[in-house]
Amino acid sequence: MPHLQCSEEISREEIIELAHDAASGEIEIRIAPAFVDERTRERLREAFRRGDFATWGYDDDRAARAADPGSVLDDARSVICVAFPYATNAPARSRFQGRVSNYAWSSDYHRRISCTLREIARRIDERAGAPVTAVACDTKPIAERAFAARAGLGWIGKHTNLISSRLGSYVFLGEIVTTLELKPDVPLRKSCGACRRCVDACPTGALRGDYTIDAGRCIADLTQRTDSVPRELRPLMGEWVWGCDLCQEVCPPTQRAGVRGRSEDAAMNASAAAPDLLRLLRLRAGEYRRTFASTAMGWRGAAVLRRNAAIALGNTLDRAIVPTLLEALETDPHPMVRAHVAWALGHIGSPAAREGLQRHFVREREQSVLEEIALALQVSTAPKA
Ligand code: B12
Repeated sequence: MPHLQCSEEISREEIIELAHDAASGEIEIRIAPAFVDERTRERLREAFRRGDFATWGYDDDRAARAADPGSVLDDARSVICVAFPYATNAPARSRFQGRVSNYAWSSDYHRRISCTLREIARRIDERAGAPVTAVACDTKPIAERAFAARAGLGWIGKHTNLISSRLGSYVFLGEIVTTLELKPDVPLRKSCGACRRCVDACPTGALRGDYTIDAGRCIADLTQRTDSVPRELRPLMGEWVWGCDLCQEVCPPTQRAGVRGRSEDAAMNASAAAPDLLRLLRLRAGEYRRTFASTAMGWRGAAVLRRNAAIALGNTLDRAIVPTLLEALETDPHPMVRAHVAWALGHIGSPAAREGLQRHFVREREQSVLEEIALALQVSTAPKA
């Protein structure tokens, strides 16, 4: 059915009230027009030109589609922008437990938020007497932060996330794009001023300090890529196995906002927020599906998590883990995982690790793994600075 423009007027106040009624938890809502100004368009183009999102394989016209809600709904006139807070308390972590970003601790947010957005949209359509909406959350090409900032939901911080004055930056963004012409809100006139805490906290130097990011260096990106993690960045990833919150943990307005997520957003169990790295290193497809299919970690496959566990275990520098890593080097079916396990062993660099690497070298058939073993042996025998 074609989307119609509503003949009867619906006020923004009515939409906001209806949205609050439809949502189960705390939310913030503001309205943006369905276009962005030339300066924002230029920011988007610049980001693509610099190659900030090179690892995402976005095609050339992604910048244009990012600025155009018409890519979500024909004849779009307004974007109803919604922020959903999700910060919950971190469970305690002990030895050999990895770190997962707060956004991935509970069930997959795409589903929960899309469900709420669809319910709001359904009520708007009902009120309008015609289909006038389409929803977006994360997976559509529109630049969600740019529209949320235009709507005045918050400002884009130096960590490049949208910061709400009240809710901080631990908020998911979602949109209801509509053909209704709604009165837009005004953008906030705020910035991070002289604060550089996030920039200084980022171990990989992904944040440039000018409100832009080199996404290919961001730990969140590194944990999600499906190929090899650049060697020089591995030691900087600490124990993160999915996403990273370092830049937001130190963000003053985010700290002030505190824990705002719903109890349903809390970690389903301690292992969701701080998974056992040994178990993760041995994760196979069946257990992966059972444990992660319903979470935001459920789309890159088990081998990516085993690779991340190998890096995290290497970064513990704990020699007690060497036998487990050697077992993975012998038995893991995926060359990418074996290559990162070899790196981890070289990084730990104990005599047992070197001996195991040498032993495996003569059995390994995969060139990429042989190269990693050779490098690991070089690194582990080189005198430590
Ligand atoms: C690709 C992607 C990533 C990539 C790249 C991130 C990045 N900073 O661009 C990676 C994997 C690194 C990533 C990481 C994370 N992501 Co992400 N990600 C996306 C995704 C799917 C697409 C982003 C995109 O198209 N970028 C292309 C650029 C060109 O567009 P843009 O995003 O709007 O950014 C530009 C404009 O906002 C512009 N801009 C426009 N107007 C203005 C005005 C001013 C004054 C300024 C300074 C800038 C500015 O600045 C940017 C260009 O440099 C979005 C969902 C979506 N569809 O938007 C989620 C999204 C941005 N991610 C989100 C989240 C939660 C995260 C993580 C926190 C998850 C985690 N903990 O691991 C981290 C945060 C890391 C970080 N410091 O940014 C949320 C952000 C929520 C928020 N509060 O802002 C989004 C919106 C998903 C959602 N629906 O909630 N993500």
